[in-house]
Amino acid sequence: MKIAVVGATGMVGEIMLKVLEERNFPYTELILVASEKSVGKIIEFKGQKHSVVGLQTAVDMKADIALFSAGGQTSLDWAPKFAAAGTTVIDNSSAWRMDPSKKLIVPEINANELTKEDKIIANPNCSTIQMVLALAPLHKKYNIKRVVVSTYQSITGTGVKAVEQFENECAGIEGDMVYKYKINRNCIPQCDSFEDNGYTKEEMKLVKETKKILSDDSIKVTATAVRVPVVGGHSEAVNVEFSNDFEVGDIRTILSQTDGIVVQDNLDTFTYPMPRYAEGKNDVFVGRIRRDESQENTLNMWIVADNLRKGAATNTIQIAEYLIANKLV
Ligand code: 11C
Repeated sequence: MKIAVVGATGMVGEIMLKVLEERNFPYTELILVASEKSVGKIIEFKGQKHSVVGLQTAVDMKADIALFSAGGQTSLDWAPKFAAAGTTVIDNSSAWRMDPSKKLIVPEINANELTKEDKIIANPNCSTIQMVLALAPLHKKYNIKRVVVSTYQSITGTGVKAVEQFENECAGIEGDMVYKYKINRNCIPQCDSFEDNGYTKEEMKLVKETKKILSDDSIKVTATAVRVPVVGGHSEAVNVEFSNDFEVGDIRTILSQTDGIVVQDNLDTFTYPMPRYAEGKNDVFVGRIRRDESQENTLNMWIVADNLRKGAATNTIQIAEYLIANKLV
């Protein structure tokens, strides 16, 4: 199994390498790919030195699977070339997610949709992945009518330059600004750019991707996405209205039996999910599970995950593992 990591020198690419190593991912050859300016750079992986190659070289090397995290435009330009060379691309950008001919996969939910014919597979947005992982089993049992989500998103979602802005601010250094405002000691109610309807792209990803992954356009979703001065992961306050009533204890049981979810919900011990503790972990953490007392059949919960792990690298690698285990590559 030849594996290419496209965007190997980026923030998500680096976590991909870490996750591949931790999970002892089965490969015979690892091809590390980046833009021209990084070609020739040496990256050590599992004690071996790898020289970074460019995109065309990587296409010609005909990997079985390419894990892409190199931005939307690179993906639009290059994923089809890899696919034409017989490589199955799992793409972490937003380029292909809403393309009706491409599948949008969270393995615990819908990996069973994948076939050998899927040559470009989309990995959802980080804030969507952690939310739908908790919504999927509840939708099955109680049928979701409407979701209201507010996010508190890590600056790592914006990228390395945002982390630098934050660190410079903390150190009192004047540096480049990635955000329109200071992020330290602040909350910025804007993740990504605005669309014509007044929502940000990030907010609309939560709306559209949720419907696609859960294969149900009838679910109503509305979102407010906020950037906060945090690095460990994204947090989400999620309000869910079901068609059917539920017992809160049953919700806890269902979630704690769901692959990839850890319930952290004990008020006596002040146990609830927080990004400081989700950082570096592959799971999605759910807590503060409680009935919304203002209307019937409605639940509140708090969902936290490391956006670079389950929100990006881990989910992508889980898709690759599924393809291999089911002989789809
Ligand atoms: C953020 N969710 O936190 C974004 C980062 O569509 O893959 C990932 C953007 C994407 O700003």
